[in-house]
Amino acid sequence: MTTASRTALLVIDVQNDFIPGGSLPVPEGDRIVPLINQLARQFTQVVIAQDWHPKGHASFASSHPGRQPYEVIQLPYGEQKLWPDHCVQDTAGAEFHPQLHLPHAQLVIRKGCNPDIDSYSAFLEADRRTTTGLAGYLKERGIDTVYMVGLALDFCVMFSALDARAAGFNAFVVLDACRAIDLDGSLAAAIDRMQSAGVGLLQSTDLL
Ligand code: VGL
Ligand code: ZN
Repeated sequence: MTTASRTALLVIDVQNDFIPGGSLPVPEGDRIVPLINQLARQFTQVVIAQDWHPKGHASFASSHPGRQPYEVIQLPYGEQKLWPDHCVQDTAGAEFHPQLHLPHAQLVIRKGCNPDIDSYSAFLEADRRTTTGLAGYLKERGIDTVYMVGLALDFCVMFSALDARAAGFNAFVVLDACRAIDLDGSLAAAIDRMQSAGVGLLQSTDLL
């Protein structure tokens, strides 16, 4: 099956820091890479999201003296979970997994670049106001349906899927082409939130 031109695959944050051995490892994050490469061949339109933080980013525990990774603090836009330093612009940890092979991808959308605002979603930053421009890009290209794969299922994939729905796209997440961080039940909560929002949850066998 080759999916129609009104659909796009969005490959989220398959970067070295999210792979075992990286600074914010997602368990089995490397296991999905061959499957993503295979799935991508079904799509003529592929967009890649890349977490791309400046040094000293507000989401890093190291930017808040006395705070530890995975604590939650209050920032002007609301609650922010603190992370180990990760995906710092122009570092090896921010590069894509070396086996990720998406030669026909048309756009790399970098997010989390604002030093004061996190952005799990590839569409909207954590202040819920600043857009990345991705919805406009997809709409101008006539795309109405987005399939999502990548890392982490319970953070960046979930928020991207919810925002895709909020922006009016049909949204599907290919579960076996994702992996979760799963902190304090965040995976089960993410599945619930996506289902409630009308995000379709699929397996890769539904597409291949
Ligand atoms: C992500 C935590 C912090 C993700 C990005 O890609 O899911 N998670 N930054
Ligand atoms: Zn990040």
